[in-house]
Amino acid sequence: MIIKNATFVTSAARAEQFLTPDKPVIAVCGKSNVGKSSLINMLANRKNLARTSASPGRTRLVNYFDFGEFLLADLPGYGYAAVSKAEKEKWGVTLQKFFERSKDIAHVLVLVDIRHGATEDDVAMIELLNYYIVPFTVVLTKADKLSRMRAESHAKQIADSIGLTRRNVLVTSSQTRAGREELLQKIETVIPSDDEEPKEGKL
Ligand SMILES: Nc1nc2c(ncn2[C@@H]2O[C@H](COP(=O)(O)OP(=O)(O)O)[C@@H](O)[C@H]2O)c(=O)[nH]1
Ligand SMILES: [Mg+2]
Repeated sequence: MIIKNATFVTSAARAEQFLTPDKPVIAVCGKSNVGKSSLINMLANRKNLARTSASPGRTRLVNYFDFGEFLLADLPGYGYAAVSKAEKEKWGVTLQKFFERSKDIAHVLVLVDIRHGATEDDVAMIELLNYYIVPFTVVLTKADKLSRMRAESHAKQIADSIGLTRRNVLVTSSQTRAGREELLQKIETVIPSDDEEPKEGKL
């Protein structure tokens, strides 16, 4: 799949503002600072489509981007220690409301830092996705921070730790753009096109 001209659509602060999409939605979620915005920029071939930040916890909205064949929803990051309990709960409710509308969501990319592995929050996120029967792929980020060999062994370990096969885990780096093609291929298999059934059914 070739991404021609990805654009920002809108931000939603509350569930009532979530889009009723006219094309498949790919949602991106993960811990604050895991590299969501960077991954979106890499996919879009843009430097600043989604804002990236060295200080975590800034994205508190669901940001929608139009990628042509699909919409991409950048979800609020979770697990940022410095926010209040009340605010954390608010985010939890926002995420939950988002996934309640699971029929609107084609696929979720759950981003996990390849160095640190899945956190408790990631596991909770995956449980939520399983509960609402939303298909997902785990996307490991920042692979450039490890040697190729260590990256591969981390990928196996992380997949194992959350009960997935290595095949369901992609290794990426927004810095080196490693894994971009594999990720786009994956997206292509999960979005139904106009004239054919989805290539990969929900198992
Ligand atoms: N080395 C490296 N740094 C990255 C990568 N992706 C993101 N970062 C850095 O990690 C920090 C957080 O990234 P950001 O995309 O804003 O994370 P978000 O909070 O999940 O949206 C920024 O300082 C990025 O430059 C990557 O693939 N490699
Ligand atoms: Mg971000």
